[in-house]
Amino acid sequence: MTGKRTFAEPYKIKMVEPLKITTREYREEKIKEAGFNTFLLKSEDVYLDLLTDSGTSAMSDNQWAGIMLGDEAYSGGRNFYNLEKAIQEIYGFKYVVPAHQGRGAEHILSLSLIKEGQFVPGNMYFTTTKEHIERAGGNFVDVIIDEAHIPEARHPFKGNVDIEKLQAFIDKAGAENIAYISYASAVNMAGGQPFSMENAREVRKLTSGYGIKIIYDATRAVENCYFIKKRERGYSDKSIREILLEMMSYADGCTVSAKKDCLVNIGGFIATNDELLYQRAIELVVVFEGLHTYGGLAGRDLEAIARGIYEMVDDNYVESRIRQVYYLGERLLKEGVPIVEPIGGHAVFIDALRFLPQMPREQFPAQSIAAALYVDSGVRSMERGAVSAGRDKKTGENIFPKLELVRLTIPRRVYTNLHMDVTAESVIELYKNREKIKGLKMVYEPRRLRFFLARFEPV
Ligand code: PLI
Repeated sequence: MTGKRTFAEPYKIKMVEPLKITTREYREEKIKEAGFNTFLLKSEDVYLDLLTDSGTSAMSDNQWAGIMLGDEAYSGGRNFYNLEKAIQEIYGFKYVVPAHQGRGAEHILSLSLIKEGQFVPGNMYFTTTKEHIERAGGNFVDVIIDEAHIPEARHPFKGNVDIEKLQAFIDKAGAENIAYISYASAVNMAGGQPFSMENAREVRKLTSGYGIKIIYDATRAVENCYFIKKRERGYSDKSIREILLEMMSYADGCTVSAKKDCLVNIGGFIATNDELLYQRAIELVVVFEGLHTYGGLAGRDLEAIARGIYEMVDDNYVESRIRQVYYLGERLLKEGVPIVEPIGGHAVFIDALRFLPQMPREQFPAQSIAAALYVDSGVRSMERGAVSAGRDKKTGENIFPKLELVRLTIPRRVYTNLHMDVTAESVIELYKNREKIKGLKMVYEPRRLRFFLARFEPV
């Protein structure tokens, strides 16, 4: 992956934010106070914050300059039109509905397209996406290829939809009972794994025959495009910008959490060429988010997204972004730490089931590693396993997904490779002393999206 010559960031640092360095005793106290849930730590007690790449990007001087040009009119502010133009040019969709963040867009989209009892097949669930599908009366059905559920399977496009599974499901359920296909780029829960352009074309071909819509979760589409450029024949000479436009041409619309690819701290949107979907969405956005020209955001936020959209398709930026993720992942692989392979676009995912094979699933191995990592070095990671998966709606039992992962998520343009070294050394140290990691039991469990607020104690 990495070439012989060093590829450095195509930007330099203009402003810094100090980080607090703490002692092990201090962190032991803090993780206890946080109920052994890294979501509940105060960020001031975190040294390197790899909880998420969502809303944690460093904005450019150009974006900050745009912040000063916010038009805070209630209706028809100029920044909305700048955002609309950026999305039309870069994503290729005509209609734009802003929302306060990705889940706001998912809420509006789900209510716009799903009828009670309908199905939404997709390439692996995402927490908020599935929640909004179910709240709107729909049922999510996983049609991702089997390799996506196997951490060590080195398929180049583990985010692909399994065309046979999708066909079989359409045959079984009937096309009229399918609301749309939810097709995610750089599939988060699978480890940031891309789909191929070939797969996108096949899904389009299959669904067109039935008149079934395809809605991308294009939250990390740019990172998906990078892997297409590197791994798929015919794309190595194309720019990320060109690849993104082609990718979007196979969908009827998308939802985006702008907090990832778009290099901003808040925001989201629906974009589509479907006039009816647009009409429904703007009727709902005014109920739940705000007027259709601001969608719950300040004008300045819309401007930052518009400018971030042009920056996110800079080939050199994307190259350095993903190389940093690989830098961390390859260091861990070299020391034998089990991680999801291939390494994904936004994060390195530790495979907790191979890291702690002796620990029962009921003791939440990924949650336990995340807590131990924080205590070791002040690095904050996130559980993506049974705690995130929640309970089965019918039986009430814990769902134990095949993937029990700890995500080391790399914010965009924020940390240096020395920070990656600190992280790698801590993970390697933990792995060497893994028998010392204690399991956890859940002592408080919220009814929905429990991973955000659940509390634990060591068993
Ligand atoms: O956090 P939001 O509401 O802006 O976006 C929700 C959301 C939708 N789709 C995908 C693929 C996501 O990854 C996503 C949010 N992800 C978070 C917060 C993360 O830490 O991965």
